[in-house]
This record gives sequence, structure tokens and C-alpha cells, in this order.
Amino acid sequence: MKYDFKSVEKFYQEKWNFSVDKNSNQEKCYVLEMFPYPSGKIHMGHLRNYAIGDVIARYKRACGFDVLHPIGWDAFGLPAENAARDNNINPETWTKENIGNMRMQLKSIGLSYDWDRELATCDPDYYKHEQKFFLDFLKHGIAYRKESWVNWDPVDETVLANEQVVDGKGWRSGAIVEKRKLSQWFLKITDFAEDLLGCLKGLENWPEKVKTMQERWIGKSEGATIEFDIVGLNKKLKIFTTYPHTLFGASFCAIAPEHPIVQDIKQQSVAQVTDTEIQEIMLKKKSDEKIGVYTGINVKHPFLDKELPLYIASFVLMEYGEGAIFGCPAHDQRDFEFATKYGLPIIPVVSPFTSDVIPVRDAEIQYDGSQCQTTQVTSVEVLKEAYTGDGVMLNSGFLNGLVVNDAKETMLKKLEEKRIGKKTINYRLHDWGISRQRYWGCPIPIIYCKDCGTVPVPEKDLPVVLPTDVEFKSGGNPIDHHPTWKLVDCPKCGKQAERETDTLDTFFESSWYFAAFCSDNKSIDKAACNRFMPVDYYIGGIEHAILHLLYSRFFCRALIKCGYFDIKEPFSTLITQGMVCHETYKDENSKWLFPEEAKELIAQDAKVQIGKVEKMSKSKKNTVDPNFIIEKYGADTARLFVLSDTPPEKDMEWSDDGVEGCSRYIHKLWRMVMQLKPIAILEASILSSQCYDTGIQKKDACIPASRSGITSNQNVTGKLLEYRKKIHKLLHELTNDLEHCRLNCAVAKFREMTNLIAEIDVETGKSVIDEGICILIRVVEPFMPHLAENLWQEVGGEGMLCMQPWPKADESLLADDTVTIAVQVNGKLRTTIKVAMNLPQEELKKTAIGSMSGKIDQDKVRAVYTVPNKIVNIVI
Ligand code: ANZ
Ligand code: ZN
Repeated sequence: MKYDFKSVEKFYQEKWNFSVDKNSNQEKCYVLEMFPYPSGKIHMGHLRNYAIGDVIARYKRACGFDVLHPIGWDAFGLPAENAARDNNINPETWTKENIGNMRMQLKSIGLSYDWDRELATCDPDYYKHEQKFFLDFLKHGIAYRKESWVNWDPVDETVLANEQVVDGKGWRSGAIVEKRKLSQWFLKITDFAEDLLGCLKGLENWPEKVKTMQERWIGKSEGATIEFDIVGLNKKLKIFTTYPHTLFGASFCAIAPEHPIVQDIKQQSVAQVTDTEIQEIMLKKKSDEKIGVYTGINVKHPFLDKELPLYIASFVLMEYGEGAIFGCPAHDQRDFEFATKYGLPIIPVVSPFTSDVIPVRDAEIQYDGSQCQTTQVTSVEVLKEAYTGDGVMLNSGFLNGLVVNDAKETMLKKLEEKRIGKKTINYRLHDWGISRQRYWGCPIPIIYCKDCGTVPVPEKDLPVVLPTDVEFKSGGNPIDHHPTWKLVDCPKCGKQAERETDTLDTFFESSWYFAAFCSDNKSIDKAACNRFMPVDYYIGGIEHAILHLLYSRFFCRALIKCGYFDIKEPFSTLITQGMVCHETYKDENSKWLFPEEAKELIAQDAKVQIGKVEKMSKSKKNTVDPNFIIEKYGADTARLFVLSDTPPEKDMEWSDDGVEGCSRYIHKLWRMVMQLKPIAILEASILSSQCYDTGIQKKDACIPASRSGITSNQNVTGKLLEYRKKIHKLLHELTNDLEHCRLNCAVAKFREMTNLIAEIDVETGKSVIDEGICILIRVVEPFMPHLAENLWQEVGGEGMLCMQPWPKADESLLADDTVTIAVQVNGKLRTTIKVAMNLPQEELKKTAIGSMSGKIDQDKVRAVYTVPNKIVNIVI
């Protein structure tokens, strides 16, 4: 007798159908895993992600919810274009082939998807909707075009988003990123910054970590904008500061290399800065090294009779605030390092409360003596780093003696009085640049006409479809090189005009796919969205904690503004699953080895260096192919392993022993049920027919496990009763674990339940075994659906197990059977005792008196009163 997982798995995969019932009147539950990029092969991370989602979806279905659990493909993007270039294959062909392969692999895992709703973002049927959104965004002032500096990847020949630049290099190509100025399309996400920030609080079921990351990304700062006069240039320099109170400590000003004023400065005869120097500074932008160059120009201090040198500095970012700062080295670490490097004065203006020592760096202190009071200086010490904390103001004229907060207020008032500054709220978040100079993306539906300017493609002409006959060898943007595609008649004047050849950032597609899944036709359908949105459980990697989630939240707001629907927050519960990790191996020559290669070498006694446990990655070869595991042990084993020992949100380590263990458990469970089958079969069929008749609705419709027609169970006593109680307790706890997505804990519970059932005496415990097995088969189904379905059939269950309701533990079996009783003597509490619930009165009295032995004289007891299960009062 052996469990033939191969044929069983295949059988049920062909049989299952999980189409959502959109006309159902049951409560909905929308379970979604972040959709994959069709790279061609699933990896362990996918398997873990989808297994987690599938357990939740299957569990919710059993609880009576109308579950929407769809899957699709995030199908646009650069790899398809690279493959096209390298292998001379059309990106669409490449993508569709990959999708075909990955669909097969997903099906072999037994995931309960509604395959009818499958979508691929590269289909014109999908992207035509986003071209319409774009036009609507344009109408509502959410999309706009502006000239802007962009990160240019010279190898991939494309614009990169800031977060695609890692250490100054392109995330994919690794090439040093350059700065270029281009006309680009943007979405006004900044209009929604306050709301996106404010609503984070309401996302109670999101990990704190993710919310903090989003909060930092939005980066709200309160401060001031201050205008400085530029000496010799009839212009003002605007700066943004969060430390306006430190203005008296300013010893220089600095601007970003892209700052427009650089052009004016270069015209000046006193200017000292060259283009090469500016380029050099630009390249150092993302590095820790702070370099700069004095422009030869100074600015006037707003309150002191002195000039501050104006620098161009690498650490001043054009994208933030005003792209300009005043530097106060004593109280800002970046300024401190910069000042130390370029020999600029360091003037302390905040003295920590904790010391009467005023930190001063050598004798460099420079201030206007008439305005600054120095009497507080009691001793002098060399300053080693910036002090950014609270304290009392000094060296600061009208601010002296104030604490930091008051000094901020006072300074703000003064700036406003003098009309040289004002209170400002600044966000780190900037508008979302969506133009990409790539082929394999959604065309932006815009036409440029010499006479009419920028003309939106009329709605009736949508979709603007990508050309298929493109050539990738020459680099750059292939659509732009296409001989005819961009030539078009102007929709306004009819003269020849040109199409926009940029395509949309692929984050555009992933910002609304969850809404498209709600409707039958991949569009945004208000009624369908109202039925299924928001996503109740969204599961995916932490790498999407910022951009994808923020863009999706923004998109919902933008779509609301355009009248598409009413859902502001797309994801109720967010689960960010941890990574799958594996030991790493190298051979004698320090070349990475696959685990299989390492094993073989070790078997041959060859030298293998065993390295750290790290995230599975192709580059380190520490990967295990899920297909191989499924092939060898079956999908249920693969699923069970990635769900077993680690909470979903934690990193897990791959272990061959662990997989073997899961496989053994599956075979053991199968054998156990097969052996007990002759006992279980009759009663199980009673259970199943009862489930069917209950007309299940919503979660409270779960059938009580004990209402299974197994009347004899009501009379079991002694050891058998203990088993029943334990089984029901485990069921209760396991259900609770699933409610809180503690999937690994749930696994532990059903494994314990399996061991318990195996212990029960088959002669006397028939009915308890029967009930136990029925419960067990039902609760393992979300985890090991194939095995569970098979066992369900074997014990005579009717229909598909995955459609059966979730069992409900019998409350009466859960109750604790001991109670704590207060023992009083003459009405005063003296001790407590634990006794069996409903202990007969006489026994209770005896135990209570016994508990006081040595403390009271038993002969003197005059009376004993009891309140059942609560109090015993001894009167002496
Ligand atoms: C003067 C100052 C003195 C500052 C001091 C800090 C401490 P957060 O809090 O992140 O908003 N800053 C402003 N614009 C900048 C830019 N474009 N590039 C780089 N740095 C910039 O940071 C605000 C602070 O960052 C501002 O406050 C400014 O330096 C700097 F003792 O102004 B502060
Ligand atoms: Zn025209």
C-alpha cells in the first residue's frame, strides 16, 4: 500500500474549478498574491508566496466566503526586450511562451485560482484601459509633462527611477548612471501625499515595518523656506530648512549641481566653477563622500552683517526642498563633514541642557559680537560631531536663551515679519515620472503636432497598439527607430504629426491589476469593485513595501477622482512573506556550486567550502528548483514544507531533511487513514451528507464537528473523552491560528492531531477515531489539498472536499474542567484551591478544610458554606 501522489495530484488538478460566484449572496473574501513577472520559471519564493495565499483562500472558502483568488502576469518590462535583443526573438513571443510554461508549473502546485480571470498586462485588452486612465488623468490635472533631469542608464539606454539607481549605478545593467534633461510625463502623486500619509494609521493589518517605510518615503518635514540675497546677482536664493533656529550658526550655503542658478553664476566674472567640476559633483551624488566647489559667489546672511560663501555640493539634492541649503556645521552632520573638509567655520548655536560646557571648535567661532551674548560660555571643548539635539540657544542674537522649540517659533515669526521666509511643509516624495524610452510597455496615447502641440489620442482611437515588426540590435528605443509607427495625422488639424514613442513605467500596470481582477472583462467595473474590493489578504515580498504599494494606493485615489470607483485603500491585510534561504557552497577554486554538485563532491570526499545561509539566488547557485521537488515528492510535500516551520513573515531555511520529513508525514497520514478506513467509512459518509444539507452561509455556518450523527460520541467517558477533548481543542486552536495567519502553528496542530488519533484504541474508540479523522482530513486540506481530497474519497466523503464547510469545535468539550475556588475563613480570603468542576459539595468542603490544615484547628470548625465552583467559607 503506497500513496501514489503523482496520479492523485494530476487527477484533482484537472478536476478542480475555483471560479468565483459573482452572483453569490455570501460575504466575499478577496485573496491575492502579488502577480509574477513571467521570467519563464517559478522559484522557491513564488512557491512560498502562492502556498501561503492558497491556504488562506482555501480556508476562507471552507468558512463559507465567496472567495476571489485570481492570478495574472506582470508581463511588460525590460527582460523581454533583452531576450529579444540577445536571441532575436519577439518580446511578445518570449513573454507568451514563458507565461505558458509558468502556468503549467503553477497548475502543478494545485493552487486554487480562478483561472477564468487570468490576465496578462501586455495584452491590448488590458492596457487599453490604462491608456484611457492616462487620458482621464490628463483631464483631471493628475498627469502632466515637464522638462526634468533624469537618471540615464547609458547601457540600457533608458531613464531610471531614483530607486532603480543603486550606489550611482543602474540596478540592472550596473552602468554608472548619468544625468540628462528630458521632457517626461509625470503623475501628481504629491497632491495626495498628505492623504497617503494620514491613511497609513488606518491600515491596522499592515506590518508596522511597511508603514514606517512608506512614512519615511513620503517624508513629511515641517520647516521654513528662507530667501537669501545673492551678492552681485540681482537674484534671491531660496532654501528649505527644518532647523530655522540655527540660522545664526550658518557658515556657508550650498546648491545642487543641477540648480538653475548655476547657469547665472557661470555668467559672472567672479565665478570660479567649471563644467567638469560640476559633472564630477553630479557623479558623487549618491555616494557618501561629500564633495563641493566654491562658486566664487557669496550670499548675504539675513540677520548678520556678513557674507556666506556659496558652494555647489554633492549632498544637496535638486529633487528635495529648494535644491539649496544653508549649512550649519555645528548642528548637522553632513554640514559638519563638509565644513571640516573645506575649512569652513563651525559655529555652535545650541547648547545641550546636560552640560554647561559649550562645544566650540578651536578658535574658529565667528559671530557678530554686538548681537551675540557669550557669557554662557564657561569652557571650551573641541567639537567632534554635530549636535542635533535639544538645548538652549546661544550665539544667536534675539534667540539667545530660548529652548529650541521656542527659538524655531520666534525665528519663523521674525522671518515672516521681515518677509524673507515662511513656514513650509515639505515632502520627500516627488511626482512619479512614468515615461520610459522602451519598447515593451504600454504606449502613451499622445500625439505631438507642430501646430496644435500636445494632443491626446481620441478615445475612439484607443488602444494605441505596439508595432510588432521592431528591431532591437541598434539600441535605444526601438519604437522610436521604427520607420512608420510614429507617423500619424493630427487628430485636431489633420496635418502629419508624431506619436509619443515613450511607454509607461511598468509600475503603472501593477497599480490597478487587483481592481481589474474584480470584473469579467479586465476593466474597472464599479459594481464588481464594490463587490470584491478591497483585497482582504495581499501577500507578497517586502521588496514591494514602498513603491508598488504606494503607487497602488495613489492610483486608487486618482481613479476615485476620475469617477471610476470609491475604494481608497486597496489592501486590507498585508502579509509580507520572508525569503527562502539556503546554505551556499564553493569548490576549491572558490567557484559557486549548486547544492546537488556540492553533495556529490562531498560524497567523493572532495573539498567543499560551506558558506553562509543566504537568500536563494541564481548568482550564488544556492537554489532548489521547485519543479524538481514537486516531481520527486509531490506538490503537497513542497507546499507543506514551505508552510511548516516558519511564520510566513520570517525568512526560512531550506533543508533536505525538512522536505523528507514532510514527505514521510504525508505517507504516514495516508497509511493511517487507509488502515482505519474500515472503521471510519460509514460515519464519515454521514458527516458529509449532513454538511451538504446545511445550506452553509458565511462563517458562522461552519458545521459543528460533533453534529456528525455520531451519537455514540456523546457518551464516551474516561480516556476516550480525553482524546475527544484534545482533538476539539486542537481544532479550535488551529482555526484560531488560521484566522491570524499563523500557518506554521496550524501545521503543528494538525500534526499533533494525527499523532493523537494514531494512539486511540481501535477496539473501543471507533467513534472517536471516526470523528477525529473527519476533522483531520478537513483541516489539512488547505495545506495538502490533493492528499486530503483523496482521503475524503477513500473514507466515503461525498463531492469535493474543498467545497465542504469548516468544522467547528464543540464548545462543551473546550471548557476547562477545573475551577479555582476561594477558601475563606470567617469571610476572609485565606487561600485558593484548584478542584474539578462541579465537585460534589461534601468533597469540596473536605478539600477546602484540608487546604487549611495546620492553619486552623479542624475540631473548631462550626460550619462550612459553599458557593458552587466559587467560594468555600469556613466558620470557626
Ligand atoms: C539648515 C540646517 C541646520 C539643517 C541644521 C539641518 C540641521 P529633512 O529633515 O529630511 O526634511 N536640506 C534641505 N534641502 C536639501 C536638499 N535639497 N538636499 C540636501 N539637504 C537638504 O531634512 C531637512 C534638512 O535637510 C534641512 O534643514 C536642510 O538642512 C537639508 F543644524 O537646514 B537644514
Ligand atoms: Zn495639429
